[in-house]
This record gives sequence, structure tokens and C-alpha cells, in this order.
Amino acid sequence: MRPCIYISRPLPNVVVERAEEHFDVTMRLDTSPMTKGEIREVLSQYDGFLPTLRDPLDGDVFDGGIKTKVIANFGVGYNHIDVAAANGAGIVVCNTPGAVTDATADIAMMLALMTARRASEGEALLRAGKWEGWHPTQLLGMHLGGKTLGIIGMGNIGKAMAKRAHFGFGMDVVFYNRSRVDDFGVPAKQMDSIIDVMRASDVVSLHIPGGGANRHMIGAAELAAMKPQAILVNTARGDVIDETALIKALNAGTIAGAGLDVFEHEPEVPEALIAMKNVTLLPHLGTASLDVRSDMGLLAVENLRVFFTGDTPPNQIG
Ligand code: 8YV
Repeated sequence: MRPCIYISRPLPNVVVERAEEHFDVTMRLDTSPMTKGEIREVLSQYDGFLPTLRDPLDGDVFDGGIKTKVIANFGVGYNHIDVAAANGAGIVVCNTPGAVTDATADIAMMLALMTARRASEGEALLRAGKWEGWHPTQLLGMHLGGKTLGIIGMGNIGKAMAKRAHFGFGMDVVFYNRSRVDDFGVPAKQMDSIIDVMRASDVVSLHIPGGGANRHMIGAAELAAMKPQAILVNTARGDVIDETALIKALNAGTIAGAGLDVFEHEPEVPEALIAMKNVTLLPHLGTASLDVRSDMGLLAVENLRVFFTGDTPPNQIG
């Protein structure tokens, strides 16, 4: 008998076709987050589950009547899954690193550039019919060449960002990472603390997982250490920044701007941020391209396929 798999969102055709080669597939066509009731039902009825970041797999969904043996998350971030509780219920959990790396670094670089060069502000002015023509001191932003990029979290995405910023835009790179990072082909200086990186940088880009101890890792003290002309970029998870402290810092002008692809309470975005001209806001577009979403789905399906052959899936996290 073929394993039965539940996919929590419509995915690109190529992914569904690949999944159907190996499994009996049920795909939920609704794009809203799954309720805990729905999640419990899936866990009690399906052999494998392919959820997304909007499906809350908190500890209490794993408390009994479980049939599922493997959860193959669609995405690298898994802060919405209580992995320990899933493992406790006998479920293996996997994610999709690799597939998301370049696309997410591209968006981080784009946010740095858009914010530094005031692109959203300029576009809004033009669209509002308020552009009165070129003049030499209009909308002057910050040139990235020769400036310092600070990266918090030097994993795959952090490294891809460092590469873009250094080789593509001539930026110097400093970074903080909990453990020592070996040479990865980009001249970059590892610093001892987050505060050191915040102090040294003109752009700070966050590449750490969300949830747990990383919640509000960037708060009032870290923001206060930034230069007044510096900008903060976040493509990781919204909760790694204390959003209220960020709004205060932006209002007070103790930092110059922010480029944000993720928010603390997505899809809610604080009105205060929406009203600010010096903030670039994107609706979690980190991996939003057909190729990348296809690769992520194919990797998730591969994790399921390998699991059901009895081997360890390539991206097992617990
Ligand atoms: C994904 C992401 O689109 O991979 C991640 O962790 O944040 C996104 O870019 C999302 O997770 C899909 O579930």
C-alpha cells in the first residue's frame, strides 16, 4: 500500500505530480492557516504531512491518536513546529534548506539596496504624481559600496548574503555567529557579540532562526548600538526583532531605516511601519519564485520518499 500524504496548501504542479508518483496525495486547496482541529485530524489519518510555516504545530497537537510518522516542512524555518513534541510522538521532522538560500539572500540584498537608496519612497512619490523632476539633492540615499554590512547568523543564507554584498556591491562584511565559522571564501570578520556588529555596521541583516531563545534578539539595547545612518534588514522571522522597540528607534531617528520581509504577527503589519517612508515592506517574499517554491516542494517530497524507503531523509532535523 502506498503511504497517504497530506499537503496543507496548493503547491506548484511539478511538486504535486512528483508526490503522486510515490504517494496517495490529499492537497488542501484553502490558503488560510490550518486550525489545530484540522492538524489533529491530519496527524490521526495520514502517514506523512507536508505543512507550511502558517500551520501551527504546537506541542498540544501531538498529544494522542497519532498515525503520522513524518512531517516534511515546506521551508527552512520550523519555529512553528514543536520538534521535541513531534519526536516524542514518534514523528520525524524535516525541512528544506539549500532550496531557499539564494532566493532569500537576493531579497535581503534587495531590501538593503531599496532601503539605502530610498526606492520605495521614490516610487511612492512618482505614483502619487508628486515628482517635480530631477534635481541634484533629491532623495539622496546611502551608497552601499565601501560601507560595512553586519550579518547576524552566518548560516547558508548569511553566507550567500555576504557573498552578494562583498563581491557584488563592494561592502566590507562583519558578523556574529554563536559558533566559530570557518573561511567560506568571502573576507569577513567574526565579532564577539551582536552589539559589536550593530556598532560597526551601516547595514545589519538578520539570518537567524525564529522562535525560542532568538525571540526579540534585536531589542532596544541592540538598536541603540546602531549608527544613526544605519539600516536594519530582516528576511528571517519577524519575532527576532522586538517590533515595538524598532518602531521607537525609527521614530526617534536613532536608526535611519529598515527593510522588512517578515513581521512579528504576520500578516498584520503595524500601522506605524506602514506610515514610515524610510521603511521598505514586503509580504514575506523571501522564496517567492516558481522555481524556488518548486525546488522546496520537490525537496520536501524527497524527504518523504526517502523516509518511506526506511532510510534517513536528507534534511531530517529531529
Ligand atoms: C518559505 C521561509 O516560503 O523557508 C522559510 O523558512 O520563510 C519562506 O521563505 C516559507 O517557510 C514557506 O513555508
